[in-house]
Amino acid sequence: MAEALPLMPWPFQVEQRTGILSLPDCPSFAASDPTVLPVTRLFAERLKKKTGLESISSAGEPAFLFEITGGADPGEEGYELEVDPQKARLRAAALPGLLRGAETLLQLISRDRDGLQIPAVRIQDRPRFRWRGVLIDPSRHFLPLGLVKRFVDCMAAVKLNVLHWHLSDDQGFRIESRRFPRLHQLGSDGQFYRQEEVAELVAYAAERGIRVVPELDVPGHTTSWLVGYAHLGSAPGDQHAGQGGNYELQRSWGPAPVALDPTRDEVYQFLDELFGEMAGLFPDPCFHIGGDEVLAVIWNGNPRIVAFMRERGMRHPRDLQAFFNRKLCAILERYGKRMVGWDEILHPDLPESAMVQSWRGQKFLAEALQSREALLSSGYYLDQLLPASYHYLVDPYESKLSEEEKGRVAGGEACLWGEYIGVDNFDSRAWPRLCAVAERLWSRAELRDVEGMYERLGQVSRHLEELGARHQSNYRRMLEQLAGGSGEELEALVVLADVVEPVKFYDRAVARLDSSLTPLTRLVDVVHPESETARRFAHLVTAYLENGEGRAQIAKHLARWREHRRILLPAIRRSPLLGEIEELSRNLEQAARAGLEAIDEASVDRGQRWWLRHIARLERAKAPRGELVLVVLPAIRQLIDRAHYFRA
Ligand code: TNX
Repeated sequence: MAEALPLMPWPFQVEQRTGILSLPDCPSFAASDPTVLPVTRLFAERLKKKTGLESISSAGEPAFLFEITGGADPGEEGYELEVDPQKARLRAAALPGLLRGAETLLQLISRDRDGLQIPAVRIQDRPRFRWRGVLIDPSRHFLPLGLVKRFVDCMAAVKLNVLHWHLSDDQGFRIESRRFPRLHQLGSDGQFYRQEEVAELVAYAAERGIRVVPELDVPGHTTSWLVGYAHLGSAPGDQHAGQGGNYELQRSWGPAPVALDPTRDEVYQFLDELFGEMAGLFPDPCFHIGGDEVLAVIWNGNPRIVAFMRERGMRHPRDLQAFFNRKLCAILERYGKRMVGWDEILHPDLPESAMVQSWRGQKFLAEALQSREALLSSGYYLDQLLPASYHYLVDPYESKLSEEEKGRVAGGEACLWGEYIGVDNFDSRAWPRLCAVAERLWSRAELRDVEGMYERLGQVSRHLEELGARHQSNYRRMLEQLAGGSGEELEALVVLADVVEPVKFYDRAVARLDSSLTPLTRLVDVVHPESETARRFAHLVTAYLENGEGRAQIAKHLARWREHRRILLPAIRRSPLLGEIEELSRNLEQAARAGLEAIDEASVDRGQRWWLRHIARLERAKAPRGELVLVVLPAIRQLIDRAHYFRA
């Protein structure tokens, strides 16, 4: 069955053949010509990382043959891969295709008792969309360069090709500006990327066929700019501000009521020089200018700006923002850049060349497509911590679109907004769910089988960890810190952590006032956004309800959940960070006890009072504790209902 191959994103065409290619201890590879060597070198490096195998370049009979056939658009990402018992042969018209194919080849390698092997297969592949991106947000919590490089490696593994680098926001300006050094000096708490680092990352990504699109968010979300350059602001008086003084870096979340002043020439002079400097650091043709969440009150609150609008017949701050965007678009064009912005920039006055990234809904994608190229991000917000299955089914063609409009869909982008994402949990917020978005944007639209997706997701998740992702290893390490060491308390904490999920959407922001200074070290920061244990348990219960099978496995889970509390309690009592989960732990224990009674055939009375007592408890246990929810409760509820309604 082709479905069993551990591939993600699933290729355009897969034909499984009989036989396998067994890899020798030191496999050799050959390249059709020297231009291919950077790809084979990268492949050898990744092969070593995944398997430990050293490979060599050789003229003899190679195990891997990489060929460029040429004659195509140099950005072409399609490829053809043929594996037979003698060798794996990868062909592509251009280098990006070869890079993508090499990743497929890596995913196919597995190990069994006899060593490393690749199944015989013929794959023809190409992407559905040309823009398959992901936004990372070092403005809210800084992400050091090493982490970003590691992330780029993993992006390549699932064929994502655009890194959207959100470099400035109210909470931080994260890139060195030599022209306006107070931006990074006063706007970053000392945490920013030096220009050499930017160059290093851009080159690193390019080697892997990944574009880097920078974002400097204007005119709103600019507190970090105003700390050093208050005279750019829109508040009455900012115009005459001296150096510094009026603004402090914002620590809380949510857009600050500040913006650059679009009515003054000196602001455009500043932007011209800054974007000129920045354009030189990023070879990509696109430059993202943000443009989101400019609060109307900011400009309406300054009589001089209101007068400016009135003189020009502008009725709404939106019109003023459009005026600003036209000027900015022209500035960028002079530096050879095409403007990209969030969907708030859509306006009849917006030049057609500007691309729009829709985040407030499919509706805005459809609207943008009437006049221009656009990208979908609404539905791909990984920071909302929704399950992979949800993101997987969101499609850029969901609205009714004409063929022409469809052609203007560049693709989509997952977002990892950084309010609750730091160095330690970055990987678990990205992986493995990001693979689901990567597949939606690469693979055929018809591919919508959620169960099949999850099966491959588990395999690719391990593959990513082998290539350097840390969503599994950091989870263990952070839990170890919470438990205060290894041993049985850690194992008990893992049992609990495995069956809880953080609250979804923006519920956490509603529940408590965190800031950029709040450490991300609570259990809610550590646990996976989606519990694999809970998903498997729900499947077990479904099967059990259908045919009575799997009772022993269910009992094993329940017993573990019942027991965890006895072991964990001393750690909970000791640790200030674990105190908030005491009730969660008790609720899990009680729910597990109820579940065990429910599946115990010899159990006592499971009549009305038994049922009511347990479901009342389960209902109470549903409420979040420490912004965490127990996600095995619905399945346990099913067991209790069945025990009651079908009791002897
Ligand atoms: C809205 S999405 C924002 C970001 C936040 C995000 C999550 C968008 C263009 N703007 O500034 O990080 O919500 O809170």
